[in-house]
Amino acid sequence: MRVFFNSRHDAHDGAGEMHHGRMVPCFENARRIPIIRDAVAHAIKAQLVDPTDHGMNPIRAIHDPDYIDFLENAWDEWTKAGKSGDAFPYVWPTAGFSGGKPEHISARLGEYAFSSDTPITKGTWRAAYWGAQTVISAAEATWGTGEASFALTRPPGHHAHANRYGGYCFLNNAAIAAQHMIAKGAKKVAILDIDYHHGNGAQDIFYERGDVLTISIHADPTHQFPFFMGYANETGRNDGQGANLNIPLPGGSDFAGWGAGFAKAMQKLLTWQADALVVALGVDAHEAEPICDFKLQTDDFNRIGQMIGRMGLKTIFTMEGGYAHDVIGHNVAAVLKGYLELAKS
Ligand code: OKP
Ligand code: ZN
Repeated sequence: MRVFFNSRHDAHDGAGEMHHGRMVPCFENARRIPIIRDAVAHAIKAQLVDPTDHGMNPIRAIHDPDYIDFLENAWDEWTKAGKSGDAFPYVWPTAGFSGGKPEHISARLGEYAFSSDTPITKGTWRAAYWGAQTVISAAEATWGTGEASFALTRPPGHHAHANRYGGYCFLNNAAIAAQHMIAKGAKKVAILDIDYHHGNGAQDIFYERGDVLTISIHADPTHQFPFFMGYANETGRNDGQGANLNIPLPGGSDFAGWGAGFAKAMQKLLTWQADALVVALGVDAHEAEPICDFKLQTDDFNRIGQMIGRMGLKTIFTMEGGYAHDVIGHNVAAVLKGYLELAKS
């Protein structure tokens, strides 16, 4: 397995986020990455590879031009407006407002953010851009050779829409990887999101397309972020009808419930016959995770990796959530090790 590593990840360095009415240090922080890198290096034979710069086109294939322009310039606009802390929105054009075309950076942040938990910092664009290059490089390698890849990067991507950021995500790395393989000749690609939170970004981006199957196993949005998406009755539209599968699970789920959901996901995947698979690999379903309430164990992550491996698809893993520093390394390594145990048999 090749591990593509975003060494610029730490350019995105939010100081804090609002949590239970107080500012706390960001859960999604730069310390996560070396922990995961070291655990993976210890568990599997893998070479660390620097991403190649494939430029803006693969990013533009997923994200809107005005949104990209906003992300590239938000920090400059923020500091020009005389602000020095991390950039956050505080007002949104919600239903009932007429709109207008406000130019102030605070309005622009609200226009493009769907949640208030995601700071923009000086190097956010740099980190996200190289994160996209990391997963594009992984897609290129796996599509070309068949060998699996892991894109080790942050910030994560699975909550980002074509023109919206939030849930700690800016560019949808899994979607960019899927689209890049289609550009290279894949006819059908599947995205399997095993992060604890719903993969609303890929769902929205591919909702009307029949060539990308999106599946997400996640905490029931009636009680969990992103709340306004991720329900079982969201199944796709037009050409995409039947190509989105949401598997919401009740809070407190352990591997008995989670595994049953995963079995449904695998059944769909196997009948759908994808040319390649992108796994949005969040490990925040583990019992020790701070902002989540599932009860998976490290051994369960090993089983998940094995089940993915047994499907025998060209596979890219891209890093999403996982915030408990004591266990994230072990849990990511368990998935990748499990995958390698059964990928060839
Ligand atoms: C990102 B990923 C409140 C927390 C709000 C929502 C969760 C974002 C999860 N302080 N953040 O899917 O792991
Ligand atoms: Zn998550």
